[in-house]
Amino acid sequence: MNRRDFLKYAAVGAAAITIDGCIPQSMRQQPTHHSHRLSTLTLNISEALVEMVDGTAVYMWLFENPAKGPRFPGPTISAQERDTVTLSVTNTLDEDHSFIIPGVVDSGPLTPGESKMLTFTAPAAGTYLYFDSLNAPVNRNLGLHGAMVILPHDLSTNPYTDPTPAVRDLFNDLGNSAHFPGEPWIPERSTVWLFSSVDPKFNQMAMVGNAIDPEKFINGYLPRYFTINGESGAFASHNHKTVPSGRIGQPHLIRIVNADVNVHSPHIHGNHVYVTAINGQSREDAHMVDTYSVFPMDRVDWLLPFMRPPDIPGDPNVPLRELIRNEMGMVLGGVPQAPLAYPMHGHDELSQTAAGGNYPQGMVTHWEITGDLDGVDFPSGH
Ligand SMILES: [Cu+2]
Repeated sequence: MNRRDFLKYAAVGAAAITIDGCIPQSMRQQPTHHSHRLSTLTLNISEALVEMVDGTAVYMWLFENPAKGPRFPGPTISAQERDTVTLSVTNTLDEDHSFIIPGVVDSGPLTPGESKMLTFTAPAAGTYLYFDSLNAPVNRNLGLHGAMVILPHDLSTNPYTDPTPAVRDLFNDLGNSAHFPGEPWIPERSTVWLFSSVDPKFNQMAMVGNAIDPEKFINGYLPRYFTINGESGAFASHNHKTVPSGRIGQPHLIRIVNADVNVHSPHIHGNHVYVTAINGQSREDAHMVDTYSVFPMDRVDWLLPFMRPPDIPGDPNVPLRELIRNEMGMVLGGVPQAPLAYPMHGHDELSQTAAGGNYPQGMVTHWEITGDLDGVDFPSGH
């Protein structure tokens, strides 16, 4: 009997996915001034059936933290710059695979059953993509990818090691200027949006052990599912790991990682965002946008300022729960009308659908405002 008959179900879909899971011990301690800390992580290159938004089970190759089971995408690796990270990677599958973070670490091919210990120094603070670079882009697309988040050494109110003056000034102004009343950015106010897509016919080929030619893959790729952090549509919109949530004046950093083979143009409503870094480089001009093209393998950081949405008319000194009582201050039949939610969806229309038609069941989520600058939450209670 083929070992692939014993597949596990990965935790996605109705069972909320968690994308943390590989947090080194050092991250749970208070910041220190030691320049080197040791963290050991374990990742298996594994397989699972993953439930899509329409209930279809799709075979995927996945990075797995053995303590938590397989995840689509792989667990987010978190560390602080200059940490020494030791990674034990084991290929449990039947063909060669690899683990790479470009410019940081590269396992080279791991043969079936092979394990390697990889040690690297955490690079400059920013957002990274790890993946299997073999048979590109097939192995990456079939699920072997995840995000890595590196925080600065001093856990300051700026997420970058050596930001450009524009980005440094922007973060310094948060909570310290009339334009950005409220609070500075803190590392806890960060969200990863990892984009991917699935064409199940190739996953089916992998499940039965057929080799997939990259050229045939690229020419024949017809995505049926688009995902954020492994989930589509309502699932992504109800996952508090994916939905930035907070009061006005509590800015969030959104770390967009495009593991997909398609370009995506995420579009956000309610607030414009500042593009603060692209592929680890902080921007010379942190300009505001409401949509931005993110190319395959790119990592684009957005600062979502959590300003009072400019489309709300009325006296800016009146709290929103008084100004728009039907949305913010009212409980109808036991159902609070808050929080105030704004969508984020792709501006490439194909990505709004799942399995060829349903809108909006593809790459879509939202962000939500739970309270005002005065520190009082609206009566939503969550
Ligand atoms: Cu839009």
